[in-house]
Amino acid sequence: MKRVLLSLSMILALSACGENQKSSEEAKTTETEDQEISTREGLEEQPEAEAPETDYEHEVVVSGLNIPWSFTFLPDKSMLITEKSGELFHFKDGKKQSISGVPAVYSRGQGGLLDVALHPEYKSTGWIYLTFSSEEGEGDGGNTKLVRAKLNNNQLTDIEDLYKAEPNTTKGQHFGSRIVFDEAGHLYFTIGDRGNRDENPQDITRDGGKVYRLNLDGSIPEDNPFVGEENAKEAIYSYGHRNAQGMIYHPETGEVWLHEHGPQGGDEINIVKKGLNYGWPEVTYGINYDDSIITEQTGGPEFEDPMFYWIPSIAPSGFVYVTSDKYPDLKGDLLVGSLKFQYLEHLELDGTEIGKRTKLLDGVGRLRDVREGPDGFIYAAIEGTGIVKLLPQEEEASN
Ligand SMILES: [Ca+2]
Repeated sequence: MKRVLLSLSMILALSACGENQKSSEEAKTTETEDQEISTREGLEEQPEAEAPETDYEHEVVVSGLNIPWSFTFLPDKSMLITEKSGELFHFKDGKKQSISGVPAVYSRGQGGLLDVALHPEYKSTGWIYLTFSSEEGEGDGGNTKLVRAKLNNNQLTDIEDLYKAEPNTTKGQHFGSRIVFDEAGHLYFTIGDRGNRDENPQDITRDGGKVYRLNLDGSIPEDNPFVGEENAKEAIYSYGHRNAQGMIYHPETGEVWLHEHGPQGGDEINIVKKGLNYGWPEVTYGINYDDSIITEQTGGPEFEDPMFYWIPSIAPSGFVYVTSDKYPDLKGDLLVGSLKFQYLEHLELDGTEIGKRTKLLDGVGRLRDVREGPDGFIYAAIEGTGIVKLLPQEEEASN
């Protein structure tokens, strides 16, 4: 019976998308808690993340949001928040104001207004970077676009187009797209495989299934790995990715780390390195949603292994390396949102080793993004709720 229910939900998801390759997020969205989850033969399912000894309390800071995809903090500690539907909000002094002049988004499936991030020297430059799905260019549908703009009196001005992936497609899945900066003047952003795993991720002459690296003005760094290769998309930094919706700049190692959605099973954490191939779909720890096999291989000499993978998939979104002293239990560890299981996963980290995994805020809702604020508090974006603050646990001694 469970299997029948699952199949029915998958047929619905499939017909809704009009596609023959299912989307991790959308298929996961239609899944119910009591379904069976299949795992590839020979691969062990991991234990679930454990319940914490004491869970964190949280309080809603910004309410009235539907799908808050991302948020960031301006120097005055007010907040910019993207709604996937295409609205950008400025939350200041307890009020949420809509910002005008935001580029039109191609709102379909997982597409919409995606990440928002500030230039590393925002105070002197005023640049705000945004990713979103856009209909710009030839052909029906859309693809992921990166722009930068300035904010004046709740209006976006001086918009500069920095990158637009092609071709457009009416497929609704796997747009990416997170933005991070390193300390050497580069911007990294992700574009998912756009539901075309057979053509995009392994081909450096095509967009999709990639991490991109640009200079902050959108120009291509001369030392990007595929500069000068025939027909290459020279903005590509690494490839063979499926759909990364979480990315960090690791402040201790100076590396870019991401997590990406697997198919059924096989979500991954990867350390992003120049010019390397992360394997999708040639190697994966996952299988198709109909339980059929994508590949028998989980790795190979030409592919970079994940640092960590999840079986079953948690549908990860949002990623933080905690530096704040406000949460001694979390400091130096990773936090990842789970869309599918609706909690915040705490992964204990020792170098590149993942230790104990704990479920925080269990049942809070589809957890879309997580950030550490300039005030040292952890904030999370939860669908249907808004932005919440994780309240530090008081030490016994101070009670
Ligand atoms: Ca991989």
